[in-house]
Amino acid sequence: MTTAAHTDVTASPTAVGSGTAATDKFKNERVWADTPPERVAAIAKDALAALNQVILDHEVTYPEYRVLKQWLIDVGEGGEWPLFLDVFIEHSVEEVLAKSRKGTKGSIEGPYYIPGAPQLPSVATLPMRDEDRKVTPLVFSGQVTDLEGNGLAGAHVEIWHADDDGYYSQFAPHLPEWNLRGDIAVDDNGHYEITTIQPAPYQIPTDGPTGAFVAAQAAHPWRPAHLHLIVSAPGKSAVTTQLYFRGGEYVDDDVATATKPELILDPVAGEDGKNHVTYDFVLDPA
Ligand code: MBD
Ligand code: FE
Repeated sequence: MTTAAHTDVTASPTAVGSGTAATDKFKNERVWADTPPERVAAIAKDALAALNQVILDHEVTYPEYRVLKQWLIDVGEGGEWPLFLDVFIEHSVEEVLAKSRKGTKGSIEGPYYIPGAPQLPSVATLPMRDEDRKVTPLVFSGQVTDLEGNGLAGAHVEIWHADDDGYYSQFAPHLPEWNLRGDIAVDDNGHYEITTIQPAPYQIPTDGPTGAFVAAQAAHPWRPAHLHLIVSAPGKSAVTTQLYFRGGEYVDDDVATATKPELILDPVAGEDGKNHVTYDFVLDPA
């Protein structure tokens, strides 16, 4: 395996463009975890033991070790740690969280969430360009409830997804700031109806070190078409999740290992030329 030492930062949109934006976004969050030294020691010891055992099992050579070192440097310099970690590692962190939840299944957040999207009413159309309007519209409706099925007034459905070319606004310079992003306030019974467009399968950037990692294994860099959501309500535990489309490409072979059977939509093509689907969200208590 070889990795590109330098990537053109002027071309757009590129892996390095989206990677840098994702890294800048992440660095602006103040991350912190209340982890005591004993737990840090236990996790660090097991993590290093696992990696060292892989090296022994596979008889990793010095040339391979040096390529690894260069690649780790490249991931950092390319700003791709958020991308790489969210694609290959976040699903296990989510799996740990999921064990303590009864409501709607969660999935990974990924690197492209931005808080503060435009506030929209319970029946709303996401911000989109004329170009996006050429894509099949998707009317996505449902209700946010508690575990007992009571509608939750005051709930919010935050939604973000890629356009038909696989680009997320604020991670591709040619897109309007809030394209295909919104924060929907449900009605008094917890209902919402969001009009957007049918998303397409998403290819993780192939021109950076994460793409090199995938290509070096002769693997594919695709995620199935998906909607990202964070659903929240006062006094409830918010759920971060994704929804997919039955029969869609890569639904059974997601590079990010982030699909679940409960998260697959079955849209119906309406006579109005739009795809229609309902999905209800169930929130655990806080
Ligand atoms: C995505 O759109 C995504 O959802 C994840 C998890 C990783 C990279 C890009
Ligand atoms: Fe995504």
